[in-house]
Amino acid sequence: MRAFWDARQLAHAPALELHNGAFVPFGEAPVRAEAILAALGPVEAAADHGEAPLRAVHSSGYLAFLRAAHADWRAAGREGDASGYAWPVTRRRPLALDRIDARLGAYSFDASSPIAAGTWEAAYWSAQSALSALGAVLGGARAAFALCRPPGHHAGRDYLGGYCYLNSAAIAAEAGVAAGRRRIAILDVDYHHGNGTQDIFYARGDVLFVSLHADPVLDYPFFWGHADERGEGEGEGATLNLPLPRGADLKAYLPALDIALGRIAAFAPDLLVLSYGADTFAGDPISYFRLETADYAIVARRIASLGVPSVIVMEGGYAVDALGANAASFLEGFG
Ligand code: OKP
Ligand code: ZN
Repeated sequence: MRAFWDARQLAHAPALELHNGAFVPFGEAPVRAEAILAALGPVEAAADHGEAPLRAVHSSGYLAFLRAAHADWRAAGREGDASGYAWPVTRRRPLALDRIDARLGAYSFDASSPIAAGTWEAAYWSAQSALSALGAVLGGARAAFALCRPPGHHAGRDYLGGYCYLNSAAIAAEAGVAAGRRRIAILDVDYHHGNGTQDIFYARGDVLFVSLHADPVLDYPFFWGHADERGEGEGEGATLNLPLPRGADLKAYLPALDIALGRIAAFAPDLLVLSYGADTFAGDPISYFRLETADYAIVARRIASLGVPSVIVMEGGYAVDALGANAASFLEGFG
């Protein structure tokens, strides 16, 4: 399978994140991408599709904020990485966004997604990798892989969070629409709910969003991904959330996957965007599902059996020692 990547994606390297009450080394580290690259062998350089596809998904205010945030933080006399620490929970008045501190709160939903010097560049090229994989599929490939890092599925139209800054899967899906695909399905099989992707397409009837993930009653991101979130307006019924209990192994996973695939088949998409996270792995340090390396080939084969041209976008997966083998198993199973 053709795979796309740009070395500038390594430029995002925050030092620390707030994890369960302590500052710990940032978990979504560049070594994740290096592990996948080592397992895949040669990959193609992403092409630059420019900023227009990003603007089709994210607000101009958010993009301007993200691009300048680290420089603005340093210009305010701060050291280290930029991170929000005050969030506008009540919105009685237009937000006062003069200070970078205020913008960081207004454009984010958590405190585990710092902005480092290379964050914009890395997120930009992560999105370009997804657009390049889309280009391969639009050009006739049955499937293509984007080694996206940083991941994207927690980022919304105007917010970052969950290690995510630009929503590469959403950007690829929207670019698919712009290229003339009429019905697009997004299947998110990362351990965590893809709240950003869901939000971006929540009122859209032409983009189906289906997700298998840890029950948000029990796990991050908590406030999205519940089974009763089904879309709104023209998108009513075009969101399907399938939360699973902690400890879900392949046996528990496959029936939910079959429900997801049945819904996608009924939608009859002409393009599938797949958010693939390897944090459903039994050895993942921050997650609680029990999939094994060989299981990814089984899961991928079932998804591929839909027979829909597919853009596979890398999302999470934090067991670095197994990450290359897990991604390789998935891509091999996809065929
Ligand atoms: C990104 B992706 C736990 C904080 C949660 C963020 C997890 C983001 C996962 N103390 N940290 O979906 O793999
Ligand atoms: Zn995840």
